[in-house]
Amino acid sequence: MRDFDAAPLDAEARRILQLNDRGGYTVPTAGLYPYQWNWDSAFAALGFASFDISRAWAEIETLLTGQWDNGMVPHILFHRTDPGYFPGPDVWGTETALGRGTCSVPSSGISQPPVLASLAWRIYRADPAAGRGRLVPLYPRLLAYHRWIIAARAETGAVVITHPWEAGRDNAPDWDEAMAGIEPLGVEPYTRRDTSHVDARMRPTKEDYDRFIWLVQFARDRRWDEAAIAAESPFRVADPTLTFTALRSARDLKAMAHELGEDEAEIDGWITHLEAGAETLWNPETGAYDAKNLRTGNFAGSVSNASFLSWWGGLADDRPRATLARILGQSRHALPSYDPEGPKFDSLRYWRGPVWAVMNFMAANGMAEQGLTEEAARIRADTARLIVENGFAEYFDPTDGTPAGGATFTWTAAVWLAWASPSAGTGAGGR
Ligand code: 9WN
Repeated sequence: MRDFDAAPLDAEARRILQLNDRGGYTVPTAGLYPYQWNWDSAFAALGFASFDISRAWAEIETLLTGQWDNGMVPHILFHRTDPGYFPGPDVWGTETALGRGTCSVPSSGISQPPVLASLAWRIYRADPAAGRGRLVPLYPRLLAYHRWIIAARAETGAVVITHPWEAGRDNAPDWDEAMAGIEPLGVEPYTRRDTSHVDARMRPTKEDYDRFIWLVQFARDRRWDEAAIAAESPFRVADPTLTFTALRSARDLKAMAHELGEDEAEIDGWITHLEAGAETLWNPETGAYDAKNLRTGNFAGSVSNASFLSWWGGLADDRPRATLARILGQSRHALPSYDPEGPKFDSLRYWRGPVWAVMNFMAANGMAEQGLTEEAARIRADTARLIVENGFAEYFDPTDGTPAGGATFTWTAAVWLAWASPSAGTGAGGR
């Protein structure tokens, strides 16, 4: 990238964030995803922070208007109904959800990887003077979000998902065993909208969608009662994405507590609990952190991009290095979302192969912090090259860089501005 003029792509990335701005919140991309998504918004805020710090805080504030009284931050907020996306608010039926309380923003009933506190902390550090007045009222809400995660989802220390959409890695091979255990009887007739926007080869299958909707109906029938879902659902999988992002966020919440003069003891307990849980996800057979089906005790046997978030989670653990070296050695474009030598690799199908810029951002930043400088530099260079050559796509084929999924994508633009662009500073994005 030496002598590369980043200015035109920086301008294009800013234009994408503005294009997808719906006033206080940002959609991931027009058409395919017309609502506010949880972790997409946290990354949107990081992107905005590179040129409009006040707008960055507004993104986070709007996301937290959807927080339920029990602390849960939903994965989608349906601010304005749009028939272009399925499933919409009518399918989720969260109006009478038990944990919702007084929150009036229509939403889904599940959450997503909790990157919000970590990215809010980065945005704060980029400009503490501008951020203090914004962070102080948000801090108790961020704390409540994590209190909910620990209480509702961390019975083994590792954080579980109750639906593949919660991991943000919807059709990853990590859930194949648990998904196969679901017989999707009684699914109400539905029409998918995603495949009218994007090539079906790049999306989950019909078998996946039947089970996605079956799980929504299952939880809706129980009024989104976490205790009932924990006791009865066939799908309960401990996930490295949630575990490592929660661990990272807990560390960043502790730093916030220190900065704001708040008590750190409760957060210290979370960190200890999550660290013990992370260890239960170490799979010696694959030499990587793995998903674990809590209904069977089985590992998925999946080496994914989430496997390499342990450094982002703050773990000084060298065990995954050999597997990381193997994956980097065989990938033209890192990091693939699934092992290219694995039996389920599919270079275009979403989370079963393609490269995702946000995962690269977290993985590489964690590696850099833990001294894996060469690996971090390689992943950053690959991310930058993919965007330069193929645009701000939702994801990329790791074999040849083909752009896939939606275009003009918010979080790809955000990761460019905050980190991958040669012009990215050490401010909110860091290196
Ligand atoms: C379901 C918005 C979201 C991302 C997820 C990604 C995809 C949704 C979908 O898009 O999921 O939540 O309909 O496919 O898998 O990570 O947050 O960009």
